[in-house]
Amino acid sequence: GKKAILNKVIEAEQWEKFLGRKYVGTKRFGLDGGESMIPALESVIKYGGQYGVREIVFGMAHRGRLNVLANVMAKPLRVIFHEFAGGSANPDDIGGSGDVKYHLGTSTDRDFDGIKVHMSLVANPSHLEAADPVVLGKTRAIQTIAGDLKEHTASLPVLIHGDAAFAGQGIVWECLGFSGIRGYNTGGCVHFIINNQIGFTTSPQFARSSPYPSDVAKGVQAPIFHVNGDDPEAVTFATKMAMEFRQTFHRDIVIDMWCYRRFGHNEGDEPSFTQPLMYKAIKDHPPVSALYGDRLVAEGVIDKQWLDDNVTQYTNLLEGEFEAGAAYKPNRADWFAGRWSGLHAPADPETARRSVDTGLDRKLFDSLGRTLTTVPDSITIHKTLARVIDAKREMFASGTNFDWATGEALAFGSLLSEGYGVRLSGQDSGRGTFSQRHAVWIDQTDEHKYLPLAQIEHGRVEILDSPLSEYGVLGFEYGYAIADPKTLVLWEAQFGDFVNGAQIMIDQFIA
Ligand SMILES: Cc1ncc(C[n+]2csc(CCOP(=O)(O)OP(=O)(O)O)c2C)c(N)n1
Repeated sequence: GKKAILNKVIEAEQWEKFLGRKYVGTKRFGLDGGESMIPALESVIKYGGQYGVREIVFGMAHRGRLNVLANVMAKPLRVIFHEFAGGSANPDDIGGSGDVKYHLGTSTDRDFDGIKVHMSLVANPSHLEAADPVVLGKTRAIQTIAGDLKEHTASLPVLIHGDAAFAGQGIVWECLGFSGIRGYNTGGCVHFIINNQIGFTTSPQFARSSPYPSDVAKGVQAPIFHVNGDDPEAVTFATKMAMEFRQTFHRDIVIDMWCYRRFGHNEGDEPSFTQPLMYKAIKDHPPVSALYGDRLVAEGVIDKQWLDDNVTQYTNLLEGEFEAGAAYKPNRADWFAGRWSGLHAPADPETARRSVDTGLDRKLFDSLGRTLTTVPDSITIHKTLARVIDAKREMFASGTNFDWATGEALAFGSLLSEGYGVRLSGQDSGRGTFSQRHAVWIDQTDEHKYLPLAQIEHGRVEILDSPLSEYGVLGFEYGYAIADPKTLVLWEAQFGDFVNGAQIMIDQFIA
């Protein structure tokens, strides 16, 4: 209810204040001015849980990230404080990137009204919006493993954006474009824009050609709610509706929360160099907790004492956790649980993976040969393809003159027969840019598709013609791969150096 909403606003606000007091001069990219996002995300989990969501994959940038980790993801506060003081979240044997604290990921479980929701926040580089396709690919993998590809009910991607980044970064459109595509859709992503009406020092009229940062989402007919960040009840109502929409229609939805950024881009940055009038107005503007607190006092829901008590209670909790953070020692993390079980860090990374015998036994070789060269009666193939298949049959009969594509199909087929998945995604990958692959056969009378590799038992295969994107698709496949260690996930650039369109993914996530 209203009290719970106000309480979350208080937590969001006091969290930033506490960090400001304890770590003077340290960058935290505070949520100050956009605190209503915290009760709103809380309602995504709560209502999501009620409508069947059991897992949420979050992606977000710097702004408010520590606040989300603390007050939404329930990352233990002492761990955040420990990291703030320069400590690592992981035990020494795991290592890690030593990345800045407002880029770190985490995962936790939260309970709402007896419903458990697992949540993870993917790590992100500085590159704004680069984590978006990673979140979507990861979610898609979770849905595939769970067999939840029809309704996509149980797992949900949530992306939190800045207004300048959402309007400016092309990857946002690449990701919206996935929303209705076979092989890539995730049953609807909830997009939350912290529209603080500024990007670093640049005002919206210099940063976009439309009044709303969210207009790009019109391209996929996503509903867009513009909502006042000073009214946390309205923002929470918008997220509740968003969850109803998503769980009913399985498509993307956008919440554009209009708010402000109380301080500079980071807390050491002076905003009045560039927006003196705006920052004069912000200085005189009461915080969300005061506006909403006064409203609830006037409505008779709480009294002034309730407000003060809740502030004190949360601040005491922070003090206790701050103390505990100093002595915090990370436990040995179990990185190989769930689908990773049975896998382990290589004992001898240099040599153990070299010179492994990858050959097939004769029986499997013959059986894969039959599968790859048998044209069922149910399909009428192109006559040139028939000649290609005849040539393949000859390769299997003679054991010679194998071409690249047949060798590739054998590799995929043998993995599938061992129960592993294979997912190949790229532009025109089904036929192959050079008509070399023919992994997907098209019926010449009704265009239905036939995948010889899909006839192999035990493993799941997907050979997908991707959207005409490099950055987004590689990010998606990377995200898929991090959630599914038992599928060979491949992305194929079409030709020449088109791969360099995906360079950010390679530099920031893969290399
Ligand atoms: C791809 C990329 N380009 C530039 C930057 C540098 N940069 C960091 S934050 C920022 C402004 C972001 O504005 P907005 O998206 O509105 O988020 P806010 O900080 O206002 O919450 C810029 C330009 C970056 N981090 N990533």
